Amino acid sequence: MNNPNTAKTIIKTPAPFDVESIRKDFPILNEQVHGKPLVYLDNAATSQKPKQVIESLDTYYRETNSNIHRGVHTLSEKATAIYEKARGKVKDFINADSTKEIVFVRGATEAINLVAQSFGRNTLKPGDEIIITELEHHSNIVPWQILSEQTGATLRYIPINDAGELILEEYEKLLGDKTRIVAVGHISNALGTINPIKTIIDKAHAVGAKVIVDGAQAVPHTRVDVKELDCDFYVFSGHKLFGPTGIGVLYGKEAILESMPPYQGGGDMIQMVTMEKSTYNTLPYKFEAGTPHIAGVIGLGAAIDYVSELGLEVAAQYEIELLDYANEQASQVTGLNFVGTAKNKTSILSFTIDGIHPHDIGTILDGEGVAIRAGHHCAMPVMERFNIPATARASFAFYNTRQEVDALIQAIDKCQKVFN
Ligand code: C6P
Repeated sequence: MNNPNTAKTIIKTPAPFDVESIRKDFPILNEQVHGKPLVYLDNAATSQKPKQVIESLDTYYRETNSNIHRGVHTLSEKATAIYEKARGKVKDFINADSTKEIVFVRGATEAINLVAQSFGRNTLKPGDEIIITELEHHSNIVPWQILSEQTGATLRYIPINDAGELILEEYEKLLGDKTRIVAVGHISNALGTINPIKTIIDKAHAVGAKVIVDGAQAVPHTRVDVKELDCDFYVFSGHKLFGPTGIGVLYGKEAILESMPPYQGGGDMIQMVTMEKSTYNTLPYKFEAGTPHIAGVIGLGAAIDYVSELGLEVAAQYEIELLDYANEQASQVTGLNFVGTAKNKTSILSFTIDGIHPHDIGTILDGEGVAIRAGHHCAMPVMERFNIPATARASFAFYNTRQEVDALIQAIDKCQKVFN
């Protein structure tokens, strides 16, 4: 990774990318919708699963299903071993220092709430400041609003320009000796903007603030190196990374996680419980109360194996070319307005069409077998910034093709005919 701020610079490896053979790994891509071949362009909401992931879940439930960290019997030991092996895969995938820094959670949302409540609630006081951005998903807004109400801290927003890029000069003005936490998305789900997070992290550290990066939209599209970024926390969801739903990751620097109290109490997160008090388990188990999503972790491990073998850099380069093609085709559609035109962006084409509500676009496209998302994308402040209620959003993955982009454009054409 040369410059962590620019995904485009890290994904130059020219290699043949055989999309047709990759598509064979994803059984759902053979489905028909309303009698038409499925064109799945809603990957930012959740991505499809390769058979390697599906089979890992099937095998786990058929052959190894058992609770972990508890049993002395063979199955339990086997399940524990695969579960912990997957933690090692996550550690290597994001280049963390230790498996103690990898906490399994339900998803990016739970990870952010964990940090807000365990780290934020115990360190913030009235007058302290939290900086987030106008680009954030609600998961990276609401937990900080709740925390502000609880602690008396003030929430500040880095504004965005008309292209949907963060205005860094404004960020610098917001930073100061009251800044305690900076929470920023790596890639915007609504617009696809790739934020200069390395710069944001360095500037936050210069004033002594801690930084949490919401990587939900980044891990499927770019190589993440938490050591190089030097972020304090990094979070993501398995289901956007071609893994199962209900599983996600909180990365935190060991010393910071060590200093934080448990988020939830229950089984497995304790060392000893008496009727008077409890002592807590070591990292990362202190933050994993109750029976975890064992199958989910195993499936996430299989997803990481899959993308690692595929080569995320090569896949990301292919996706950028596909987005360029989609932009080119969409720019020829009369009445189509791009929302989010950042110089550094990936995999997302957000748009409106004059005179047609995005929900109607979504419904008519669905009739053509084309799955996109229409709405505010859980990023209402972004919609407010552009003064629109919603956009239509096509979001791409490495298994999408130029033919599918053509199908999208034809479906948009049909939509315009219906409304005219
Ligand atoms: N965005 C989308 O269609 P969960 O739900 O916890 O897996 O992920 C939440 C989340 C957090 N941050 C970003 C940047 C996201 O994009 C998402 C999920 C989906 O854009 C569903 S709303």
